[in-house]
Amino acid sequence: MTKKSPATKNTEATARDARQAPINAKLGADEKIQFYRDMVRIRRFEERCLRSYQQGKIGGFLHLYIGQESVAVGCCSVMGDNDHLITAYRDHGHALGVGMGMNELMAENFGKYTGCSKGKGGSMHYFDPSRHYWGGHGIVGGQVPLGVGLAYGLKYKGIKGACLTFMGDGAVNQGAVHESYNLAALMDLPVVFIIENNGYSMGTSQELSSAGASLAGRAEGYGMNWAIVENGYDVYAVRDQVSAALKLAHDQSKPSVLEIRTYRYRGHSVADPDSTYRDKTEIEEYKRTKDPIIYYQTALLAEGVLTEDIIKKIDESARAEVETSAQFAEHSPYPTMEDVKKDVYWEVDNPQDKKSTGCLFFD
Ligand SMILES: Cc1ncc(C[n+]2csc(CCOP(=O)(O)OP(=O)(O)O)c2C)c(N)n1
Ligand SMILES: [Mg+2]
Repeated sequence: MTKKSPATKNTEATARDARQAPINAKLGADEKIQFYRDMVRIRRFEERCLRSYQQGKIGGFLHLYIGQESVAVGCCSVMGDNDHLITAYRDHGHALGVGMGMNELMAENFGKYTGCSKGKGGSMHYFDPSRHYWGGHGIVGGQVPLGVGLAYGLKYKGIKGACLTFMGDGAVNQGAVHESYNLAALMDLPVVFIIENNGYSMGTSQELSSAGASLAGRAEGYGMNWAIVENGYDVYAVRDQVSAALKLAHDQSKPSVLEIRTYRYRGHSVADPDSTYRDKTEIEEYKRTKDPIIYYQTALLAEGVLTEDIIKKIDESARAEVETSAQFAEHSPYPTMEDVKKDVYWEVDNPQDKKSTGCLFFD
């Protein structure tokens, strides 16, 4: 699926058993089960979103994260109090990962006022600054300079935090991404660029869209540290590498690029076909051998942390939670015409303080 990466400084790290890495070795059973629960919640949420879309309850685009759960859960689980996160439009997993509630997310998908963006953003534009979650962005690569800005803000204010800045494998060729790399390296900004390499950018495979031997290796040109997480389906491996990158950002204010290999099961968005550009057997093979939830479930059963009974209870509770969120969304009101105009331009919300003389869309 992906080109062979060159021998790099990361090979040693990816080869070692991530479960033994210090960040994972210290985990208690409850925390391990929590990561499992978090992944199951994302999967069930996504499945329910698909159903609601098919029922005509959700309009616009819907980009499902099914198959990539270990990435969001692994990354969010190592974030500290001063860390921030920004991502693209495939943003549901990260939102649940930082602790946003299913009700406000499902309601947002339904375009309802009780949604996290008051029904005006939809699936691609989740936001919750109180959880340091800065979206949810639809312009491919557009969030990357914003992530650098967040990191700059942290450094400027003397806060020991970092910004996890996510992008897809298709975004790496955007000019703004390279401008961001340059600035982050030049100014030693605490940012971790995370490439979620799910193998495809819409219907184009990663091999067909990117030149060079390695996506993350492009960091070399900017003198940045980088690594590849080959087994992005393993939540332990994700935690291991992301925590190392965060440490570099926290302790030395150094940026880095992490490429996490993963896979998406569904079409680019639910309106797109799943498999006209890839063989169905490729999807089935990944599901069979590398499904993040099954992989982790098997590991935790072997560790004696999970039992069949706990697995069943977690699944039932996740299903009930998503069902409640769909009912909540269904029974919530739409924004009014007045609501629609709010929170768009500061000047519109604060006419008494308006200083600019330009013409606004709503004028
Ligand atoms: C600047 C820009 N160009 C093109 C598009 C259309 N577009 C939307 S998603 C996408 C593919 C991006 O793929 P990737 O970065 O791999 O993310 P993934 O969908 O796999 O999560 C494209 C080309 C866009 N939204 N913005
Ligand atoms: Mg992709």
